[in-house]
Amino acid sequence: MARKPNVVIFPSPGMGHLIPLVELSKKLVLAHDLSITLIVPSLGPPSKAQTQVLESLSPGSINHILLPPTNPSDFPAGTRAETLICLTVAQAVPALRDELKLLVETSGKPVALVADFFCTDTFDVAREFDVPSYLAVLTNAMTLSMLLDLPRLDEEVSGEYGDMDSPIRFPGCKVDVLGPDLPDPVLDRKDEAYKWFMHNLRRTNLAEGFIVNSFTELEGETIQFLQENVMSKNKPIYPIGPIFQSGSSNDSADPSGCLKWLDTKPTGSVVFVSFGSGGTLSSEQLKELALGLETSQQNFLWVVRSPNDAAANASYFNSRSGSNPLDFLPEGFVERTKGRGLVVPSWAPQMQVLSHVATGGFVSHCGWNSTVESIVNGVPLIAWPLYAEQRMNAVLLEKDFEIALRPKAGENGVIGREEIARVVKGLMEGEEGAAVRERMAKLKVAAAEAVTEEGSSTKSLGELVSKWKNGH
Ligand code: UPG
Repeated sequence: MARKPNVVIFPSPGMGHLIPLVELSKKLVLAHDLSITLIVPSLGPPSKAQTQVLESLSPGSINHILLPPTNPSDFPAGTRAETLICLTVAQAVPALRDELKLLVETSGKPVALVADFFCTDTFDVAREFDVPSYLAVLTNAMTLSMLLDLPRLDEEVSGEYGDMDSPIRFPGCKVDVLGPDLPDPVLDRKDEAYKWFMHNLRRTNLAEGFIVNSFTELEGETIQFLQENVMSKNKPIYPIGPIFQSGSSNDSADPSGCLKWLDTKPTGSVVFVSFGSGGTLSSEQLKELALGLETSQQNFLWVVRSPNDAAANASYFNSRSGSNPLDFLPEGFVERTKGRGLVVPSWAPQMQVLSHVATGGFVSHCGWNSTVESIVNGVPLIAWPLYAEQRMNAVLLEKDFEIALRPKAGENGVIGREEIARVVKGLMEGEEGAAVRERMAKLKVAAAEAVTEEGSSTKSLGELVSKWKNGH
């Protein structure tokens, strides 16, 4: 029997990168009869959620290799998460080389290597084996446009981007962003993280094409503009989204009983509050959010993490910190909101929560996977960006797609309880909520259409795969 063409997929550390690349792998296996080798570097010991995702894969079609984890404490204290990610990837390069060598010797040359933005060091290794590389942009076309425009800004702007007076309109985009909205690693040009960012950016040139987790009906104009005016013709952009977590239906994925609790609530009555795989708030902000939710009088399901100024090892990867997040909530909060609110520590089966009929709104940090999962389920958002490219996403969601409301922070940078209550009530009961809900319902339909047999993203992925299969 002929061997299936193999694609090597290399996600950078972090659930926000692993989940979409695992979902892409499943799609490539099921719809395109490819085999996948997932090579997974890990920053620190793998989390429970990471292990669950990898163990759910059926070996044979998707083989995964979990590389020995790096130890965050081996790196200087205060090293930014993005730098830790890039250092972990750099350390994984020899293991990738060994693996590619083995694959070439035992089962033939892989037809492609797919890696995300933080992993462009892998493109050199792919080159050594004459394997074409593809960059997976796990966010949106606006972020891709920013990435492609950053070398220009780097040359033209002196000083920090956060101090720029005028707003920036990235090529092909419909809305402006402010300097301070740019991704965190870009905001301090003297930090190592910026150097890594630019290092990866320069190396995107080695990719044969870019895969974006977006779709024509959502960002078609931006994608077309980039393709026609910014990219060279032989470097196509493939919008193949929405790629989203398929979720698991077993009880072990829901130890806190979120879904059973949602079963007891009326349709569209619950606001889900979650800040992605690693988002944390300050103690003060956590308290204001609790009191805001209480004041709003709405039903809520909140994934709580220990505050980032209180947990011992608070960081991007802090979902592993040992403290009990519920200990940081205001005195009596859980009792007072019993029946109306459920607080769960650290992790919830997000995709199933969003697809539950009781869920009617989502307070989100605007991580792109969370955004996509909200769109496919038609759940309108409250945009509460924290880090990475999330502030740019929030602008896109509020000003371009018009599917999110956005609370305003006070002068101290904290969003107060009254403001939180106002926006949550507004989303769940107000006219402004009805408007974003209507718009979101339309996007839900468009997202579903993009992945039908004749859909734009299905076609785009088909073109990419046929290129791989035909040896381009
Ligand atoms: N998730 C759960 N349960 C939880 C929390 C998260 O299942 O309790 C899942 C969620 O469904 C999603 C993923 O974890 O699939 C989280 O991804 P995302 O929403 O994108 O957030 P991050 O983990 O913060 O993602 C990182 C960056 C973000 C970026 C994304 C893709 O922080 O800014 O958009 O990667 O590059």
